[in-house]
Amino acid sequence: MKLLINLIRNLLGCIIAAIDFVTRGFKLKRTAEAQQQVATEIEKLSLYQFFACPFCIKTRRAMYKMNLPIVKRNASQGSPYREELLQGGGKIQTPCLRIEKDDGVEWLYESSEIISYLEKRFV
Ligand SMILES: N[C@@H](CCC(=O)N[C@@H](CS)C(=O)NCC(=O)O)C(=O)O
Repeated sequence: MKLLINLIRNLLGCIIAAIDFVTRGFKLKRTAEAQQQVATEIEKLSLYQFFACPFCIKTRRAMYKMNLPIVKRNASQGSPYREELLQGGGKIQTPCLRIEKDDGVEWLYESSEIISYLEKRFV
């Protein structure tokens, strides 16, 4: 039964991901210098996610629109990034943004929090 529910969830997630792909629209345009600055800053960020998770799709969509090609880490079963997420952030919940700071690492959960953080910092 659990397997069937997971299968349906993943199938729905893939459909949402496909709809997102065809409807996501345009990326924010920056000057080459500004985009280079963004590229440097996002080296310290990574998004722990599942491909078919609707909250991850929402977050990836916002990242796409903000033109933030942040590294994505697949945290599904069997991936080493899953253990990293658990050890670093304290729980398996995606999306989670890993933020490297001068004084340590922050693990930011909640899609809305992640999107607000990125909007404040990059838009
Ligand atoms: N309120 C959270 C919900 C996130 C959430 O429920 N994520 C699910 C995946 S869609 C999750 O990580 N579940 C834990 C698991 O599958 O092990 C958000 O907006 O980010």
